[in-house]
Amino acid sequence: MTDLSSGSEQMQFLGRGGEDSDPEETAEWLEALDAVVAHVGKDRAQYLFDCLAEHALALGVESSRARVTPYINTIPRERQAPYPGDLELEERLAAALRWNALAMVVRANKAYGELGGHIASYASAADLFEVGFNHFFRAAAPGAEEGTGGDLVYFQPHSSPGVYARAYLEGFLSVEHLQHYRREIAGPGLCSYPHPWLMPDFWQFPTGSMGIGPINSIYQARFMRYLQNRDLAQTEDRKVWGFFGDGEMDEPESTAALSLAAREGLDNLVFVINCNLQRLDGPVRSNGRIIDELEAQFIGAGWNVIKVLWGSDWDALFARDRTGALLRAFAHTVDGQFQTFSANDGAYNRERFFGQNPELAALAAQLSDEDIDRLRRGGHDVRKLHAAYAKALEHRGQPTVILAKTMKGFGMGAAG
Ligand SMILES: Cc1ncc(C[n+]2csc(CCOP(=O)(O)OP(=O)(O)O)c2C)c(N)n1
Ligand SMILES: [Mg+2]
Repeated sequence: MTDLSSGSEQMQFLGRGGEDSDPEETAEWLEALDAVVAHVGKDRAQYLFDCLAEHALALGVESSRARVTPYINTIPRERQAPYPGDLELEERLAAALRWNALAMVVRANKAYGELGGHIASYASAADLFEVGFNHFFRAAAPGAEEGTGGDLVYFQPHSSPGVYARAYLEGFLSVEHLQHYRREIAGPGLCSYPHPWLMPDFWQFPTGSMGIGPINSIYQARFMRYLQNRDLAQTEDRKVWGFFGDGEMDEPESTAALSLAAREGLDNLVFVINCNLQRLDGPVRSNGRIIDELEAQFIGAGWNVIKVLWGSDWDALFARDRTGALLRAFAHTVDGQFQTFSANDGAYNRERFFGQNPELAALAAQLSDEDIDRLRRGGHDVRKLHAAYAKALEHRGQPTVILAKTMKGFGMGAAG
């Protein structure tokens, strides 16, 4: 960052406090930090940055960006272990699941238009679930009988079509079940939302009323610890997983017990939040950024936070971006704009996102419009998700939340 114009451009995203009254001075501070990163390294820069932040606090100067990290993946490419699965096979399975879920919901609604089924939500959650099913959820603790002592999963309620589709593929449900989606009263069928009273052999937890899943999963994880601590049951290796929506996190119950989970050090608990930036009737935040808000909230409550925002195709762009142009662009893009970018094609994004300045345009110059179109959000990249889940399981002393950026209706195509 050597010229003043780029310094003041950087202020655009730092400048939540208003106008920059002295861009020249701002540029000098930024240049000093750039020089430390370039010549001594990021560790030293972080040390200096932390010292400065502490000193500022002692002077009564607070940062408006406290507790929000840059809008990138928490786990960088170089710290991501190789993917242990079969990408091609898993992709084919996922496509079959998406299709079956869609077919089940569309068929039900053709017969009874009022049945609903939130198929676009499952389309956003599919990869989050599948990485769990394929690689992480355990039906039993090592050496224990199937169905005893395994993990406990709270599923995002209205994404249940995907869980039914998976159960059908595994042979747990019949075609007749799928034909009676949301019509289970008179015979074999499937209830709308997870409920162990309605489907006792299938669902473990009711999660349909938004907010009830997050708070109950925290108390469940705490109770598992209670049983362990009193030698009433062996629960040490068991995990509680919770998949929730970003809109759902606005329910008071969703966040009511977050600090309890941290105080109790519940490292047997993993939340995965499906951040598609949408709720039922509109954007979750629109003029702000829900992922930043959630990050600040969870870090403030004492959780370990892992963000999975960008898919693997972005890695090469980040690697070529020597000036931090992408980070600066993300930093002043709000959710409403992210949604517009993701709803439009490669040509639109080249013009409107990468066309914002010459540095970004240069990054996109090597990509075709199709390449740009294929740049995915991280919640649709199983490699990024796997790395995050693995890190969450390793983490000790705190519960973990994975903020996975996804797209509502991902993979459904125009017809869907
Ligand atoms: C307490 C409560 N209020 C309303 C609903 C109806 N409802 C079902 S899904 C949904 C929107 C959910 O948005 P989000 O959590 O972001 O999930 P997404 O579909 O975007 O993945 C609403 C309002 C509900 N299930 N529970
Ligand atoms: Mg949502």
